[in-house]
Amino acid sequence: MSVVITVAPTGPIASKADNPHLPTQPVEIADAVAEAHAAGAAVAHIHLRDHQHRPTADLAIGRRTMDLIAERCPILVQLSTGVGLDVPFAERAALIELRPRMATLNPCSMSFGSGEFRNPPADVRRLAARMAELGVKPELEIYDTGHLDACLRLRDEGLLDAEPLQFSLVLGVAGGMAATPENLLAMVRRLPENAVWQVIAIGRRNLELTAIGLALGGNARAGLEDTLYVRKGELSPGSLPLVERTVGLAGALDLGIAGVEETAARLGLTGR
Ligand code: KMH
Ligand code: ZN
Repeated sequence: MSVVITVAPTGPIASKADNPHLPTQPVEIADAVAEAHAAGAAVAHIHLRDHQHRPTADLAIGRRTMDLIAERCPILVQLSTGVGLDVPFAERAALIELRPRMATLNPCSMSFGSGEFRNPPADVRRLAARMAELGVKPELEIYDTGHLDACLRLRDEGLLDAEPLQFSLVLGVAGGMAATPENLLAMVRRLPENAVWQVIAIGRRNLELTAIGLALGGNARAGLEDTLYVRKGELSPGSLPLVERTVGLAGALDLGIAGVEETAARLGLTGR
């Protein structure tokens, strides 16, 4: 069995003040992705930042970032439609017009740290339908038990034309489920058969929950979006050490690392 590793070099919240190694500009992001790919990542989960380092859904920045990544390596790009908490949903949704291989689909609104992550049901349904039209595979982000039911309703309505379903179980966001092994296990047991899934473990329990996810047969995500630290009190000098650590965990569990072509086949991505 082999494991798909996704690199998430930059998220919607942290800044260079939190970790000076956080990439924010297209070239920085593309360089971080390329070194993660060389270390074993087959998928890149991408948030964009503007020149002031703020989360943005600017299409030109998105196109440039995707082009720079493609120049460097054949990694599969998964654009975040979560973007950032203050970016309007319509702008976030427009990013899929850039036709990345995959994009995130966040099924429900929720509190998110001290902010609010707005994913109104009608907008989510429209975004899911447009993704199906464009052949952009959704990565379904589940932050709580009801989010899984919301995704299964979308599937039952025919809005997720994307077998196998691809889930991320997100643990550790304040406002979503806590990062505990019990919560992870409960969610894994409820996933539909044949689902492809990974753990996204935010914050302090990143390493532990990522390891449990791998041991349970899931894929893994690594990078500064999920934790800024390699260990307590020690900032990670980029996403590479976190990707390498995840590759090491997989190796210790006697799991291979899936390359780009194998990952595309397992996710049922259409040829481009
Ligand atoms: N940082 C993630 C937990 C997305 O990319 O679509 C939330 C997020 C959503 O960034
Ligand atoms: Zn994200």
